[in-house]
Amino acid sequence: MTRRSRRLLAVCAALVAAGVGFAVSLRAETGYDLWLRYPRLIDLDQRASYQQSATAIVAPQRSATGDVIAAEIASALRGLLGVDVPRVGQPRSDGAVIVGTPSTSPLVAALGWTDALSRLGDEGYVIRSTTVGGHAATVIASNGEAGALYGTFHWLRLMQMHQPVAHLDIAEHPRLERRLLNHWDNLDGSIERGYAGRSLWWPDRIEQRVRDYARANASIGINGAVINSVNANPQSLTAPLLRQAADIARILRPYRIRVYLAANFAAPKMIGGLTTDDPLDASVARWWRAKADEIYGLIPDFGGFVVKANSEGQPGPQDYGRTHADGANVLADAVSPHGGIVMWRAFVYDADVDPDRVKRAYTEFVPLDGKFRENVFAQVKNGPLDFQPREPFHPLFGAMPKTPLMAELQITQEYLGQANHLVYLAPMWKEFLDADTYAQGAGSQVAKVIAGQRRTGIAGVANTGRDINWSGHDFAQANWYAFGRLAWDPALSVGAIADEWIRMTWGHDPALVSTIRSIMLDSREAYVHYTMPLGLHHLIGGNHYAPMPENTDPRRADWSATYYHRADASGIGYDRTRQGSGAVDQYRSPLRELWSDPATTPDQLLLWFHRLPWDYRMKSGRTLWDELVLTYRRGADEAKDLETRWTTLRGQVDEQRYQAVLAKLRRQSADAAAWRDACVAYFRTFMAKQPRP
Ligand code: GCW
Repeated sequence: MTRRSRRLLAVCAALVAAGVGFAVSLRAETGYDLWLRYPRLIDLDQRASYQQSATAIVAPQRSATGDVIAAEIASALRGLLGVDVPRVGQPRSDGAVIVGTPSTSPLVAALGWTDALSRLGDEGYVIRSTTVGGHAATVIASNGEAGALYGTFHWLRLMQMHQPVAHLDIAEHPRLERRLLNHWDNLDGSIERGYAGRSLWWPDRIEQRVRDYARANASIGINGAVINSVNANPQSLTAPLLRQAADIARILRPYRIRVYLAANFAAPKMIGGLTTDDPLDASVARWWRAKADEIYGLIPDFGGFVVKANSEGQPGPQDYGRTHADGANVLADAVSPHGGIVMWRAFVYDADVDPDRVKRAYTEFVPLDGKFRENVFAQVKNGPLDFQPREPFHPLFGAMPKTPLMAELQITQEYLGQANHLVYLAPMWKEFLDADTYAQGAGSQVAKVIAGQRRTGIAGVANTGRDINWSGHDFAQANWYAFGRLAWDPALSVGAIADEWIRMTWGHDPALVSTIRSIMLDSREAYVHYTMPLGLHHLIGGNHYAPMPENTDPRRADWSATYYHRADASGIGYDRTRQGSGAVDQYRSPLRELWSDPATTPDQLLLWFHRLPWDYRMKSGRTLWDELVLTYRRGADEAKDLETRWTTLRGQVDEQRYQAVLAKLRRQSADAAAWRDACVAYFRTFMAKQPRP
């Protein structure tokens, strides 16, 4: 070996040892670390400056959350900076990070920030560069331990995002109180509409996995988990299962995540040996109270129940001629002495209520406004049908002023390509949160309506499972991330959330970030184009995945595709104007007028609200048929283009995740072409028979 090549080798070795270079940043990754990868920083100046601001950790002692905080900071700094930062009791030099609350930390108490902290609440926090005992320090302070934990993750995110941390003055608080994941996990470990492997906790659990799940949630502010499916097995309320729930709660507690359970309304009969589940029967009320007492004995911070009743075959109060309010209230009274809540789902669509499925929940629930106990939420999906890739907002938002509504979003991609298609859902959720309900006149956006209630919350149906990368598709992690961030602050922009996630999950190179961002931001509209152009919806069969526009389900009309598209020689679409089902009248002015007229209905929702002839003239000047075909083609082209854009990233991200995502994108573009071909061929058979003038 020549002297020169030896020197070169030595330099390379030094660089690698210092954590510089491709070897480090492009090591194979499984995706297990999510957005908490903490890869070694390459920029030495930046590393040095962070090191100055993080010479020691002062975190609350004798507090499980304090230990979590200290451990997270230590492992993040080991990763990012390559240093072991000690946990100390007192700052003895410049650069300590002091985390705590006025009651867990005498240092924080001595700062005199109590008023400011109590204004931000137990989950809010400040992060400030200041002086403590004569030493420069960063203080992460909150009124509550949860806020201290969230502030810690915020501070770590600044470094993960390569932001300066030397002169901080940040104050934050969540806009919604309950930020929950709903797990549709069955007790046998299967997950309803889960595409990422089996349940994290049923029938057994890997403690470290559950802990890492909790860390990830804490990093985005999730503070509750419903750990069993809303299609609830009554066994989940029996003593052995409650002990398991308590064990899960024990693991989640330091991360400030409360456990909630889905309750089966027929539990008193099915597991309690009662002869009735009638909510107005005294023995039933007594049973629920005793059950609640038992649960709180095991899980003192238990959050409460979610209930799916009289929906899709689940039992409920209507089995006894009682109302949803009667049903919710009996459970609400049981948990109320313990501070618990009930989330009563409004996902009901009894065919007797109205011929149009999208009208049924509103029709049933609006008359119940004011009849629920104080600690009941009505839990309402974002749209009136069922998690379609695009729906108008659910008309219940803004229509039940006396009842807090908990918005339910779906993170798992049941109708959005499951774990095979890359679809960044934040734009869809944002469209919902920003939709103006006109409940109190213009400017009554859904986000404002739900944040302005006396109790506030939002739930997301989780997409997590035991797959090594948690969510099946590496990009589905972004939806988990985005849900948490929007639950914390619905005003955040989808681009900003994407940027955070990309930089923490994939890397910082500007070209890399902008390519991935463009893929993500374009993905939802592409998906809509190839699966539900112009507001067509539910063109699927039982697997909710592949195109099946011909599907006519013998069990229920409203599980059929034909019920929704109504295509025949005279036209296509569902007439929900006043001449049709009248669903538009569940919305306030001016929406009901705008959406009654095809000319003022956005193209994106045209066939949701209208039934139109094939030669209807679109705003573009094209016929409806031509526009439909064009949109299908466009969607398929766009899917192909997502794949093409991804291929430009070869070598810029680790090969393992690169290949995994590429394989999924190939499948997606093939699926999109199949959607286009199947739907165009099917609808053409009707269009071709249209009466010609
Ligand atoms: O989206 C539909 C799903 C069902 C689900 C139901 C619900 C849990 O297809 O699997 O059941 O909604 O939200 O209750």
